[in-house]
Amino acid sequence: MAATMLTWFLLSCLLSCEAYSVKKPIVRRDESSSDDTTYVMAVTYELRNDVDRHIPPVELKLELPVGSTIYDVMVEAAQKDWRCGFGAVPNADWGFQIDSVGGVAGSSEKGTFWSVERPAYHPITEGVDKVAVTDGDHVVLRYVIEKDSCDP
Ligand code: B12
Repeated sequence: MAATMLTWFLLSCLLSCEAYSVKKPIVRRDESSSDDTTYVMAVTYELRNDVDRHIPPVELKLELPVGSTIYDVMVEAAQKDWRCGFGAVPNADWGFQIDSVGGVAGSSEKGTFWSVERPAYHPITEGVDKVAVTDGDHVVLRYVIEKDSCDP
């Protein structure tokens, strides 16, 4: 009888532990770094020109420290691939605005701009330096033509 009760007690304990377990983020140690506290995340970065489809897209797989923002992803990409060089204008209210990527500049006359999305077709709702990335994220900068409005 005592043994049966003990078994039930242990079983219910195990089940409740499972119900409250928290899924930890998947991060890998940066083996090349001597800093024990540095963890890296894998992020896919893509440039796409939807105004001139003759320009081929660029896609990079990058590794960045935990806590990086989309701005950090863009800096890393620019260091890895010249086609990812970009221009950013600081804005007192919103942070950085990206005005050109790979030598292609947004133009208010033409109504073109670089839409920042994560993932594709899901525009971010803040500036690139305000949005943190997580492991497995797919960040897309899409050159688009739009009316003079913004509906992130
Ligand atoms: C028009 C507009 C745009 C236009 C600006 C160009 C143009 N030709 O006018 C376009 C379509 C390019 C645009 C883009 C974006 N925008 Co916008 N935009 C607006 C809007 C509707 C009006 C701004 C305006 O004309 N103000 C009047 C003028 C006189 O003031 P201004 O200070 O000179 O305005 C400039 C800045 O606002 C700047 N700007 C516009 N959007 C953004 C976004 C960021 C992050 C920065 C730094 C600057 C900036 O462009 C304006 C013209 O030069 C505001 C909403 C609002 N009501 O304020 C959103 C708004 C500023 N945008 C916003 C966002 C998120 C974006 C995007 C990041 C969306 C995306 N996912 O791609 C992108 C920026 C991407 C990049 N390349 O960095 C958010 C900012 C939120 C925040 N708290 O940070 C706002 C507040 C909309 C919202 N309610 O969420 N935008």
